[in-house]
Formats: sequence, C-alpha cells, structure tokens
Amino acid sequence: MTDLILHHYPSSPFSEKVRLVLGFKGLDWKSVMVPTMLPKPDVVALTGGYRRTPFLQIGADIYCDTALMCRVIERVAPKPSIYPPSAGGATHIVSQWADSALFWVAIPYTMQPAGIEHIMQGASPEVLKAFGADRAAMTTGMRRATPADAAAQLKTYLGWIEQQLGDGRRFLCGEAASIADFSVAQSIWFIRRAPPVATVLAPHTRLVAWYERVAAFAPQRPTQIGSSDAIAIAAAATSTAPTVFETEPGLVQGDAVTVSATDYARDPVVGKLVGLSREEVAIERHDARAGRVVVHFPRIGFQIRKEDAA
Ligand SMILES: N[C@@H](CCC(=O)N[C@@H](CS)C(=O)NCC(=O)O)C(=O)O
Repeated sequence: MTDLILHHYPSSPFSEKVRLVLGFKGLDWKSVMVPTMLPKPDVVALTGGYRRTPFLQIGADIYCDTALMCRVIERVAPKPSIYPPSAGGATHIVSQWADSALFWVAIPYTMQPAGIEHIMQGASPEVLKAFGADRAAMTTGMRRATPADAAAQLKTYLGWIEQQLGDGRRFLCGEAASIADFSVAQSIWFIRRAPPVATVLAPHTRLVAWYERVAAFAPQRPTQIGSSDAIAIAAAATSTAPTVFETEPGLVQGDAVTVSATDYARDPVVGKLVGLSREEVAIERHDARAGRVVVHFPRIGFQIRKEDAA
C-alpha cells in the first residue's frame, strides 16, 4: 500500500479538506506537522520553495495544491470516488469556486477581532504580530476583503449553498459526496471554529445539516512522524512516479524552469521539467537532505517559466 504523508497543521482549512477526503476513503496516512508561517526549512527541503499548506508526499514525489493532491489520492484509492459521474463537471467548478472565492471571504470574515482569538487561541501578541506580517507578505498584490465586505459576500455565498440544497439533496452535486462538498466544507469548518462569528451559519438550516453529513467522514487516526523522518523517506526512495510529457510550444523535456502559483504565496520552485500535461506539471530537483525529488503542481493556478526567461 502506498504511504501517504500529509504535511499540514491543525488550523489549516485546506488541510481539513484533504483530511476529510482521506477519512471519506478510509485511508491510513502519515502526518507531519509543519509551521504555520515562515521560515519552513524542512518544507522547503521537499518542495523547493512552495510554502503553502498542505502538501502530500509519496516517497520522493511531492504534490502541491489540494486540487492535485485530491486527484492523486483518488488514483491511489479510487473508491469511494470523490468525482462520481453523477456529480458531473459541476463538482469541479464548485470546488474551484470554493477554494478561491468562498475561501477568501471565509478567512477575512472569521479573522475579524471576535473570531481571531478563537482561531489563534493562546497565541502571544508577538506571535499574532508575526503571523499578520507573514500573511501580509504572502498576499502582497492581492486585494483582500475588509471584514464588512467579507460578511456581506459570505452571506450571499451561504444563500447560494442553501439554495443548492433546497431540493433536499444530500450533497452539493447530488446524492453522492464529491470534491465540491470537501472544498466547501473546509470554509464552513473554519468559520465554525470561531463560535462568536459562526452564528452567521445558523439561519441556513440545510447547509448546517449538510455540513454535519460531510464532517461525519471523520479521518482515520494518522500516524505522526517528524519532518526529518519525512525527509529521510524521500532520500531513501529509489524511484518516483512515472510522468507523462505532452510537448507544448516552447517547452521541452529537461528544460530548466520555475513553477509558481499565480495568486498568492508565489514563491518560485526551480527545477528540470520532467512531466507536462493539460492537468499537471512535474519538475525534478535535488536537495542536500532530501536527495532527488519530483515536485508536482496542477496547471490551473500555476505558471511555468523557462529559467532564462524567469
Ligand atoms: N490552492 C492551495 C491553497 C492552499 C492555502 O492557501 N493554504 C493556506 C493554509 S490553509 C496556506 O498555505 N497558508 C500559508 C501557510 O500555511 O504558510 C491549495 O489548494 O492547496
């Protein structure tokens, strides 16, 4: 059985999305706790500079971004599917909306003063200040919603979800759970962690009942390992996953490239292009501690640049 290693931290909504998917599929997994803010030397040893949370490791293969991670988990364990045919293409569209638009109102809404003390329980003023500075630097160039804008937008979005559930369906895209449910659930999960602001959910009774159904896919108990153990696992791996290469104009196998996110946390990862398809890009890199690793990204939300043009 493939060893799935999830690098995450407890309060991360995107990590909760993946934890729920792992629970839904009844998978055992290994858990590595990562820091909530920079510096993250053990993360960078594996990812080459990608600092977002979570990421998935299988031996010396590193998968960034939950959209790709979920597809990989589906490949490893196809049943029950998180892309059931009955959910149609809409499940991908709702998932992408939830991972971007919904997430970016749920965060500023929940992190208003009444919510932040519940999310950052026990954090000293110094930690809170450092966290704020880290996130400000990470989102440079992004216009984040004010708490008031976020509240208004969130109420509209919650209304849409309630309407979608209006015909009594069990899950967002029908009777079967799908990726749309896990993506939407991560933001609801985050809001619920801050009871004073979670009252916004209460009028949406179908949404609340739906969330309980999704949350019931509680994760298996993971096995905790340290980040240095994870690096040692990468270093000991003797092979990586096969990759496909579909030539595109201006890109050939072996090119030195950088891959970076296009929205926020745009830290570039430098490597040799080894895999390319409509859905995925994979680059090979070498790290003093992790050895040869292949870092995989989805195409949506990422940019590939040739090193000399970067
Ligand atoms: N599109 C990414 C978004 C991931 C993301 O934004 N994660 C947040 C935590 S939930 C993050 O990286 N925060 C900064 C950090 O952990 O350093 C994905 O699907 O994985």
